[in-house]
Amino acid sequence: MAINWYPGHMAKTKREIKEKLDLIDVVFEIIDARIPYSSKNMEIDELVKNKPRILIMSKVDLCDKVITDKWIDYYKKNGYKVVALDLINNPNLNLVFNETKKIKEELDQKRREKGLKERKLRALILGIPNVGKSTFINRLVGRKATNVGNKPGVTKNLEWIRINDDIELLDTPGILWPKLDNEEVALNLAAMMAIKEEILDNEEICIYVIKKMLKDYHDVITLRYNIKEENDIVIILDEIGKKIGAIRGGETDYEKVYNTVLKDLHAGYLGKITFDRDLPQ
Ligand SMILES: Nc1nc2c(ncn2[C@@H]2O[C@H](COP(=O)(O)OP(=O)(O)O)[C@@H](O)[C@H]2O)c(=O)[nH]1
Ligand SMILES: [Mg+2]
Repeated sequence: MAINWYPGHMAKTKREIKEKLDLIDVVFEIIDARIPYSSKNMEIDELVKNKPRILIMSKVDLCDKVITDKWIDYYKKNGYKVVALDLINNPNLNLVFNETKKIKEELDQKRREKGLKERKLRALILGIPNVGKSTFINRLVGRKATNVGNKPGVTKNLEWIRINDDIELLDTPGILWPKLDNEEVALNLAAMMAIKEEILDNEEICIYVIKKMLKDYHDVITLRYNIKEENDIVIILDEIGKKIGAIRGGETDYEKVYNTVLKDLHAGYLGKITFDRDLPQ
């Protein structure tokens, strides 16, 4: 499997994130609720160390809540503060602010003990591509927020945005590298568009999605595309082609089948799904 994260690139990304982290009191780590394992970069633990962290699960509107709730429990049991959000239709930011309030109180306490003045929490958003970092920033910032600008000496050239009386946010998120060591994880990431199609092609991703759906969400996919066949993937692709009108001159336009299935998946037309199912042992 081709991997686009060369060691040099990864080392540079790590260094940049470490530099940002030095200025930060709290990290919002964003993962995709449909792939709560695959979209989580485990090396973040080593980067963030003991800094307070809130795990934001985005796209809950698209996930299979029964399965994702197991992951939420799992992460909570492992010491995470978890907030699940639909950033598009119902971004309930109070869930986030309830957590940051507690963290701010602890920070204030520590600062008072040291004879320092209280100050706003400085926050950074971290996550692999396409998990909703920019959307989350936009939600937090809203329209009321004003840019507090550079603070010479403390923050170099970084821009801070005022969120409320408690928090200010670094305006650019830290982009973590996705993990590609495991083929299923890479396919999950590709299915949810967290890694580009240059790494895995549409055919491979689409066939993975169809097989996965037939296994875990059987009736949703068979009903949507009128699939009768259970095993032969070529027959299944032909059936889908027929259903979506992707037959030309008696031949299935497979490229169109791949694109349509993946578009339907992303739009939520294949139902609410979670592709990571088994919790780590
Ligand atoms: N349905 C849904 N889509 C979301 C949610 N959060 C982000 N998105 C979509 O996911 C895509 C990637 O979001 P973006 O903020 O650009 O991700 P980034 O690469 O991490 O900055 C965009 O099309 C967003 O509209 C969510 O909670 N629900
Ligand atoms: Mg972005």
